[in-house]
Amino acid sequence: PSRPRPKVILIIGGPGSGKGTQSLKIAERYGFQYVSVGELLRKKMIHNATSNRKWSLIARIITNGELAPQETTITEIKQKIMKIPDASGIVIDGFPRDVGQALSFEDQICTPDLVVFLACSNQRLKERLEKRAEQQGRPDDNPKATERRLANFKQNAIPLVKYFQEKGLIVTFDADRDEEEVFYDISVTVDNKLF
Ligand code: UP5
Ligand code: MG
Repeated sequence: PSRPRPKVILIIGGPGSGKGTQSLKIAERYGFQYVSVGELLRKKMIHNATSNRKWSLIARIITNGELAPQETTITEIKQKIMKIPDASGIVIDGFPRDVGQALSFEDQICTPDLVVFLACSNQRLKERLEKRAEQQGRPDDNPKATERRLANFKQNAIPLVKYFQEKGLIVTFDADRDEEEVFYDISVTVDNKLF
């Protein structure tokens, strides 16, 4: 018999809401594969920015805290997912960023099984990003890019969340709390909805 398609969980939330943190916990607990879309794009841009015009432009976009072009992003995700041999599940961190991307993902890849929304106050987002910026040097962890990332998130979040709500696919979590508390609630939801 043919194998069932992997379960797909999308993790969305503002910059610093804990998408990376919680995605890795889910991947570990359930033995799912982890795909960070931001990391995918950052790696590609670092490799190609000097030799390729398209990627040098994308590098500038990302470093300024704006969104990379939708088609490039979807293509990268598709290629990455195709390289994963036979996963029982895939956690996609930081995607989609807007309704257009959500539609395109469904059209070209699949309908997700669950969308996790990490709802976090602006104050907390800023605190966490500032703290992380001191520890590791991500190209977009500078004050100006952080403002753009927050602004883009604010602009797109409500329609995006509404879109998945209407499809009954999204669960919202209070992500202001400790990592472990947030993860406990997520794992209860994953247990109930996916197994
Ligand atoms: N931390 C986490 N959870 C905590 C908790 N509960 N309590 C206390 N501390 C907590 O967490 C951030 C920091 O907070 C960490 O130090 C962590 O220890 C702590 P993290 O898990 O890193 O949060 P995350 O939501 O992953 O924050 P990140 O900065 O990665 O979010 P962004 O959305 O900004 O980054 P992403 O990599 O997804 O995207 C970056 C850029 O890529 C975008 O701006 C865009 O330019 C581009 N992009 C696209 O163009 N298209 C896409 O589809 C995706 C990305
Ligand atoms: Mg992240």
